[in-house]
Amino acid sequence: MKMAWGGLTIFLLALSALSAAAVRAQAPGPEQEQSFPTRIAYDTFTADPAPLVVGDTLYVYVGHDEAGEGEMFNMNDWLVYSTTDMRHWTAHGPVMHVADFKWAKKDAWASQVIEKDGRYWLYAAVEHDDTHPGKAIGVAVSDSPTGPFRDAKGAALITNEMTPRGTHSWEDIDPTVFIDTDGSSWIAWGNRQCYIAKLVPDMTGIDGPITEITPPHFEEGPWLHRRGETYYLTYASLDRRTQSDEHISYATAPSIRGPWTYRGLLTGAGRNSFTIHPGIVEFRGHWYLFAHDAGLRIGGRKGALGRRSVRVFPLEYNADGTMQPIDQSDYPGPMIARKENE
Ligand code: FUB
Repeated sequence: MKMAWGGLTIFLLALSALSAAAVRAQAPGPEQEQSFPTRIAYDTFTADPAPLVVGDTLYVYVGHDEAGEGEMFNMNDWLVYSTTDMRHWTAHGPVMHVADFKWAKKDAWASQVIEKDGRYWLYAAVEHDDTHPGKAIGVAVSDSPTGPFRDAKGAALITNEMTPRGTHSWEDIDPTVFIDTDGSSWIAWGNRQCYIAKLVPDMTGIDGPITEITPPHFEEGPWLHRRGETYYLTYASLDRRTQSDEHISYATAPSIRGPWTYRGLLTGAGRNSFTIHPGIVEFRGHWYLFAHDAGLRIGGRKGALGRRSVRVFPLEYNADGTMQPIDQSDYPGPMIARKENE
């Protein structure tokens, strides 16, 4: 009898381990997150992630945070990391330096790379020189996802004067680029105001009007993607009445031309960070959200506003196409996203 109980106990334990594994496989959550590193780099401060899948490789383009004590941002080049298994990340180093845009003064801020007809197009926010004061967006091109990228236009694609209704000089930042099923290419961007425009087929000009599509609490960092028939506009949001750090919110639409419907929060704030900046991708049948926080310490250098670190989270959708709030339970403090979406 004793033996039988022992055998039954072992059997039940094995069964429960098996079903726990099955649940984990079907419903990725914090357990799955722990099965791969939550950060793409542990020796470099990275920010503003922009994922891109090329064949069986996932590339993530990032800004390079080098701020010293008391400095806000110090960003001079764009880096790229790659993985084929979500576990091992390869650093390919800088793909471009802000000085490669001859008309730019400084500030290698958020970028995104997209592939079109076998070439790779990098769109990035920088500070324009005094001929067009304020932030601007440049476009660069390469034959390889790991660069090097060269200025594709010799001038800014978008300058502050092109959005005259904007309220401040740094509203033209954070480009996200999207190619629709009909082959048309689109760029959205903004800070406080969110804009969208069509790109010309050669990717180096704006085709037609610039339309403002600012969703609720929009702060910056828009990211366009499509899943099935639904278009998603995900962005860093800030409800200034109740929040002191950016969260991630999103809107959906039946077409890239809208209309956009606000869907609420996807995350709470990133650890120790005012900014958060989303990037979303499907890779090998799973969806992922990339975002940054300032929760990484490298040696004696602590995370800060200008020393951020890109993280990755599993992303799940509900049957109606809405995205499930991201589990940030390893973060201190309340899970704001889950609470507000309940
Ligand atoms: O990294 C510089 C700026 O901070 C980005 O352009 C914004 O999205 C915010 O992350």
